[in-house]
Amino acid sequence: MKRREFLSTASAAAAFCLASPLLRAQDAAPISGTLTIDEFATLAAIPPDFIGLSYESAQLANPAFFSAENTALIALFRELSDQGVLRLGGGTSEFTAFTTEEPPAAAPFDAVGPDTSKNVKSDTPITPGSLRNLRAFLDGTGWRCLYGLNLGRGPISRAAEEAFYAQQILGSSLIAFQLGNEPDAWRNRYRPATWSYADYWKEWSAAHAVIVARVPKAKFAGPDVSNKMPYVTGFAEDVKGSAPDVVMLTSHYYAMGPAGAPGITIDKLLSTDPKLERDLQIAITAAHGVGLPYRMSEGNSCWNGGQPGVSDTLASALWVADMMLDFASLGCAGVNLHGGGNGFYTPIAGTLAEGFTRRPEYFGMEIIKHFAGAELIRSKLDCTNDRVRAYAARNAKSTLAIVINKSNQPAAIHTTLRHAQKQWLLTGPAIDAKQGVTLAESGATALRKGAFQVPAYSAILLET
Ligand code: BDP
Repeated sequence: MKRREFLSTASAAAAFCLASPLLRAQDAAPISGTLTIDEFATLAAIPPDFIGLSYESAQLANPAFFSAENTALIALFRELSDQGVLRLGGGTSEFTAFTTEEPPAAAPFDAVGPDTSKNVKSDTPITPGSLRNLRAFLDGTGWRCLYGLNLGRGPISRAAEEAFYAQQILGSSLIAFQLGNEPDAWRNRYRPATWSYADYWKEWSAAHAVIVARVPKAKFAGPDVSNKMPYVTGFAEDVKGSAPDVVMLTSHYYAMGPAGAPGITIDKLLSTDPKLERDLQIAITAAHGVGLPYRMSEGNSCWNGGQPGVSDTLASALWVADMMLDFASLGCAGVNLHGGGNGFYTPIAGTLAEGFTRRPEYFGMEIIKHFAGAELIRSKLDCTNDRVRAYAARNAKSTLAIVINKSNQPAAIHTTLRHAQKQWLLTGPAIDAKQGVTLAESGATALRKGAFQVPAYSAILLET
């Protein structure tokens, strides 16, 4: 399937966008586009558990965080999806230390933000108590989890013990274990400079054997790499014959990074990233070639914790909505946005002590939740600005059409859609606004005689 078949973007306007990318919306001339939807051309099924979040494994060292008592966080997860996927892993998963000894005192921290790979780490204890609380949290949300074990620093015997307890306690809430976080980035870190995929596969299969000996029913996902696609293709080939308990292929996606580097801007985030389609095609072809789903298990706008003024603004909301549907249209089975604590890119911010709030990115995910469980259908948007993007889908009851206007121009869209019962508008006071980003549903639809207007820097979802 070619994305271009249904996502049409004209190239000429790109130059205009780049010349004055953040021109104030009210100063920009309107543009028009035509959205043609072919209700009978199914492109890809979006699984019901497409929506996901990713948290650092270190968060489990505070057993109160993912627990039935954290009703505020449970409600925020449920609002995003009633059957999403929580992935636990990240850089701190190489520093966890499972123990059956429950800690005598409260955890030394409340909430953990994204690992910036540069700061303090210690052996964070995970206990059966945290796993029981995690199970209750998952039961409260309806979500299941991908569980990261420490392969980077080991020992694997301890990870096997952790897997034993996790399997027993999490039960059907556990999708699979992942062994190690971003093993393609272990060179000169947890492994010598000569570290290669072949070394990884050797270690992975040895670790896999140890875990299966302790937990015969264990299921696995991987390789959970940062960005080196040969690890994904190699892993797909290698697990094919030897590890039928691998149920999913995974890798990460950060649109930009590191935070703080020159050129990490809103403009860049809103531009097309050629590596997205290139790498994703490789990963999905590899996964589907061996009959496995592919999931983007961890990602966000900008690694190294996110870029303030970019990762926490309306721009990140529009970016995430477009990115998630782009992934879905290429055949990805789910997307997990990394976050936690008060990290700049986290979709949900806060701590147990402060309470939790929705960041702009949350609303970008929330508008997409309507696509979970639906089938993407072919649509074609003819528009002279390639920052105006469109997708359409069909579920049991209705047709969905979304136009994500990442441009500074209001877009007048003419469509083959003849009626809509409902609409949602994702918008905010300015593209760099951190506050005041909203997602509002209204019965009254913007669709009038097959035309509707999408304000600059906003998204409109129509449902028939
Ligand atoms: C990824 C790590 C994750 C970090 C993220 C970042 O897996 O733990 O939080 O980078 O740097 O590589 O933001």
